[in-house]
Amino acid sequence: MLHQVHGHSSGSGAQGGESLREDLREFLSGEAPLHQLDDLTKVNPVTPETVLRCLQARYAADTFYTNAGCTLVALNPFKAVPQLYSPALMREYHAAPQPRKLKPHIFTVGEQTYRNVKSLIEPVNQSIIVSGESGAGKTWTSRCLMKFYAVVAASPTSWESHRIAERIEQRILNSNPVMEAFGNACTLRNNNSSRFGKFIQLQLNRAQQMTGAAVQTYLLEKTRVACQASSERNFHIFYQICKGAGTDERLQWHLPEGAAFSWLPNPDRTLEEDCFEVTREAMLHLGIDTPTQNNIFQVLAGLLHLGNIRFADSEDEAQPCQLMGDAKCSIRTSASLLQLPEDPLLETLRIRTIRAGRQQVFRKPCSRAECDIRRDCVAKLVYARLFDWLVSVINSSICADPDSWTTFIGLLDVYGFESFPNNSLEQLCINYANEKLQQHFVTHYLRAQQEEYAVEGLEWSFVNYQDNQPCLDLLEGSPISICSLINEECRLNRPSSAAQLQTRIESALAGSPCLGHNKLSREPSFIVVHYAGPVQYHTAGLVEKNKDPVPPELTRLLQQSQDPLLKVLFPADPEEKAQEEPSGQSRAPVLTVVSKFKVLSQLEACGLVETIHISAAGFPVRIPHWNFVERYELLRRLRARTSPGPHSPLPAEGRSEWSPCTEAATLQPLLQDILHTLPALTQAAAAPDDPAEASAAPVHCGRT
Ligand code: AOV
Ligand code: MG
Repeated sequence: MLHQVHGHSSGSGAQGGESLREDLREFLSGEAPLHQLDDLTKVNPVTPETVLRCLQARYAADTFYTNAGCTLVALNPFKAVPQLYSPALMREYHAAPQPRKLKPHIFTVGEQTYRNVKSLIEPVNQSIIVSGESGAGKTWTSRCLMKFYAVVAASPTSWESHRIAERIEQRILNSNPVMEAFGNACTLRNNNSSRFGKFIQLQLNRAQQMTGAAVQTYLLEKTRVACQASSERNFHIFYQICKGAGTDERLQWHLPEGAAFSWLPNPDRTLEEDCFEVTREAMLHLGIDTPTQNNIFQVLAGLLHLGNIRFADSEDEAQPCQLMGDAKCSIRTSASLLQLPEDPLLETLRIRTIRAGRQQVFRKPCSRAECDIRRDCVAKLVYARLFDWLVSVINSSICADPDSWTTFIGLLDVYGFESFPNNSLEQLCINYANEKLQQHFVTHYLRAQQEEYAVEGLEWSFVNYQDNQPCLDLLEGSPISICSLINEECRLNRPSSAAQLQTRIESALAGSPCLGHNKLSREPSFIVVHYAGPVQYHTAGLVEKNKDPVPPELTRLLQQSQDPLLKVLFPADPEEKAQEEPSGQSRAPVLTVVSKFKVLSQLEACGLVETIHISAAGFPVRIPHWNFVERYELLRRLRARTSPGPHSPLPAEGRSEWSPCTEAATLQPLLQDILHTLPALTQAAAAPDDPAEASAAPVHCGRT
């Protein structure tokens, strides 16, 4: 598995003369062993096969990082390589005069980004985007970068609050195990798959020391609490409690050894992530004391028991569904753990309340399927609010005083592209996010780069790049797209079968080159041809999931809880009743999952667009003018000896700053001269700056 890391700074370092000479010699003699090519732009010719061969050779040689022009490609070693991430190595990259002279590494990107913050006249916030398909190693990489900054940007003081004195960077690192315990799960692709998107801002003061951090999360896959695909698991935290609780805790939370929970599939698999103690310790460091932790775990145990409630069809429609098996016991235990009154809990799960006018209230027994949906809804509602609350607690624990920081380094780690045998709204949203990210990178990077060439007066024929706009048009375009059609179904609130939805999508969007159909599929579905590959989405349940309806009586029920944590998560809202519509529905526009997700401009708000925009402003390889002249002077002299050229650039002694606008035009004729003199160099020298080559490199991940 490979993924790419984009730091807009990552391409700006100049290579040392010695290594460049060596590269050129090897290139010209055709002797460079594949595994020694540390930049994919040196692969000749650049084709998917040669790039893959190079990466395979490097992987076989235990070399996991490779530059690709302005980005870094990281291969997942799928084994522990501790020597590659030691603090000593971090310091080596930090201290290096030119980190890019060292072997390609995530620390190069980290260090260059760090330098960019301070090296610019006006300090500018920087962001690193880690992209790649599920399991490629994005979360690992962003954790690794956080550790890197914790070492190189350590703050001189320690924080003293929550009765624990410690360094802020340690506390920031502690946010990882907590967020992963609650937000990650084992999927078919990755034992520790992130089920939420995360943007973390590492806040730096004027002295470039880390004074705090702020985390923003995007759309947790909350459906997982109540529904896990076969062979997948619930969020790690549930397994951690069940495996790690002590004897007293087991009694308190009603979790006897070996208890079976239907929302806890595959409990026998033991994963590294099942470590309860690590989570508890990290929570403690974040200021979540033991009583509060116990409160959280008690609520989670309450959800597990809720999941064991089974309903049976009622023979009489006018009567509520019967409880099956041990459901009575499960409801009692769940009610006691959630500190809810037992009878109203049971009633709310089984009976719908319909209000007509201010006075009239009708009560209608729910079908068995509706009871199941309501039960799942309670769990999703509690878990999603708990997760958001946890993020806010983490933020209040790690966020620096606004006066104490001036710049930030952002790390974006989203869920990677996914394709399973059965894909639903969750995958549609995840893949849509990745598609959008891809588009931002391709258009902002390639387009802006070429525009910059034009501004600088460089000779350049505009390179057409393949962008994924048609796929985005299909997903989110106007006036009709997959998202708009699914939203429309939610708005109309009409009975609509999975087959009807498939027909509507296929007929309304028939002209899209990115829409496909699997004739062999027995289930109603449609195919979207994403940049990373085609994915078949099943339409069953898509509209319901998108509506994500929360019956108001469920929220009202949770507001009755006497549990201190649930009281915080579900505060009594006196205005809510007043706003309720006679039908029990709110008149506010339906805010569906997809429409919430389309607020992906949150990413823009985090500076992501700027990041990409700025990253586009640089040549993949930037060499200061004096350095360039120094390095190529020999070639110029060679050329002058055979046929004296018109250009004679003089080394600008002592020059340390490179101004592209004023100097690029001077450099170009010289470069042309050199290329003309040594035709064999053409590809080597042109490749790093060549957007055609850049676009040939995969921007996101692929499986190796
Ligand atoms: P992801 O973030 O890209 O997937 P992860 O970062 O969770 O992927 O990595 C997948 C697995 O590979 C994890 O068990 C990591 O510990 C391991 N791994 C990744 N990189 C390294 C490395 N450099 N050294 C050792 N182990 C590594 V997803 O969150 O599924 O998109 O939604
Ligand atoms: Mg991840």
